[in-house]
Amino acid sequence: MENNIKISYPDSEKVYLHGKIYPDIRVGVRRINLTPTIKMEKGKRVEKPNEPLLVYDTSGPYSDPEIDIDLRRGIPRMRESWIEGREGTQMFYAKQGIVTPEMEYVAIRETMDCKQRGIDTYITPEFVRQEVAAGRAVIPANRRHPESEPMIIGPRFRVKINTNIGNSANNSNIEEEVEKAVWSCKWGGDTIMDLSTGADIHDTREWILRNCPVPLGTVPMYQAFEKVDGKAEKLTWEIFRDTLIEQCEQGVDYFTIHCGIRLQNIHLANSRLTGMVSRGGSIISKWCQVHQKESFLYEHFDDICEICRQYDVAISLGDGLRPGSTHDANDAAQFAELDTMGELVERAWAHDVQAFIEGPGHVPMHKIKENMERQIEKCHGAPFYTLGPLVIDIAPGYDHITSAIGAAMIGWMGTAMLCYVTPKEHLGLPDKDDVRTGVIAYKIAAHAADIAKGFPGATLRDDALSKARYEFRWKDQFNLSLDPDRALEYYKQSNDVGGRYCTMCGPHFCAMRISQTIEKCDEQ
Ligand code: IRN
Ligand code: FE2
Repeated sequence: MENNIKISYPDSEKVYLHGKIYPDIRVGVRRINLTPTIKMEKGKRVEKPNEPLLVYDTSGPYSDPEIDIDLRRGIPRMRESWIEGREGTQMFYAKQGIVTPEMEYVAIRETMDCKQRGIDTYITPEFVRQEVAAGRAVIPANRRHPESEPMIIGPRFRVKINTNIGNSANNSNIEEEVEKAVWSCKWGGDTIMDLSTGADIHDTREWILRNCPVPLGTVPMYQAFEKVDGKAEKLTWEIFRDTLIEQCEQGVDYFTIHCGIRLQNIHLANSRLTGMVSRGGSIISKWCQVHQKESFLYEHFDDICEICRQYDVAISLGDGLRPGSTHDANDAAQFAELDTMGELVERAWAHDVQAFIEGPGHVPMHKIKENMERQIEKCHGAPFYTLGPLVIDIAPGYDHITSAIGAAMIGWMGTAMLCYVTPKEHLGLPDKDDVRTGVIAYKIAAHAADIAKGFPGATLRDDALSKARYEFRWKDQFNLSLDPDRALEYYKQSNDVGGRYCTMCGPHFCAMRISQTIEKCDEQ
């Protein structure tokens, strides 16, 4: 089948870094080539080269021109040989003191720019192993998804972002479905959640998985709910269990499961301004209420873990009682659920199942800190994965911004992964451009958090871009930016490419240009 899905970044090359413990490992990274700095020295024009910069790359084989991709066959199964004969989860091996290829892979991936520049870093394969063993980091990597490039979610690693794709409409065009996933990878999405519903849900997921270079998450309850025609009371543990197994077999890397909802806590949402805003949470709550029984997700939690253990699927403990408005933030319902999650995460670990905790939602800035502190305390250091949070409620159409503010703050405080929000949040399904805007907003938040946390090497790209900006190396400035296409497009709208100023200040008021003439005077 002909395939037109390719990713390219301007003046960039795909390069591979190799493992030491496992020499077969090839970690794909993007190398941004830079133009030289041009200076006048003693009346002569001299060129000083600028070293290329390595940057973290989520685009997988799509940005490697050497690899031909046939969507029907799927992308190369990079992890296949590592997985053969494997009996435990990443956590199982970590606890045994064994460094897996995935652990070495993520250690190289997290530190590639540090190694290039000789910067000291605490992240080694052994450090990765310790973090996974302690439950402080998760490598979502179903044994049935060998196409996925290992990545790690934990507070001592780069802050990651998740994008949601999938919709209620039925779309049975493989190319279109895969394209959505690849679009997220192009802009920097670290994981994807397929939230599709509808009749073709199984096949759509299959296509995405076979062509997806990043971990894929789902909310299995959505498919189970389809199976009972949208009647929550008809759900059973058996239907849910079979759905889990079906998705494990396909290769889903992590599941959002709303196990933290307890019958006794549901009423706590009654006094809220915005009740329950979680789809998964409201479905299971309805079931509990109709049957006046404890939720089967909670009751069967150990069975769920046993299923996940067999495939090494990570559990993302869903926040069914997250606040849906700043008014409801940090209330009794939300924190009761967090307590239950803390209990469950330890039970997951007892099964060697990797797990992390989902968090809000809508939270004003002054209430964010309490969220992070309580999560660390109650959930024993398990990674936190939040949806924003949105810090105000009055900007529909701009909720990628209201939420990126909260995401940057909570990321700085220690949240390991940020679930993106697009400008269409609360309004409708995002289109391609909304996805791009949402991903970039979250790359900004995650990167701001990495810098503030002092993550080793986090400022290399900023410094390289700032230097290019100061030296009027426009092309390098664009190429180093998170969205090079947008930067170039805006620049071109009002400038002749290549000038030594931009139309924002005009030729006479450009401070950088004036500043450079001051430096020249000083030199003389
Ligand atoms: C992330 C943190 N809190 C919630 N999320 C995401 O919300 C989760 O990962 C999944 O993509 C979605 C689940 O939504 P419901 O079912 O809770 O509304
Ligand atoms: Fe909301």
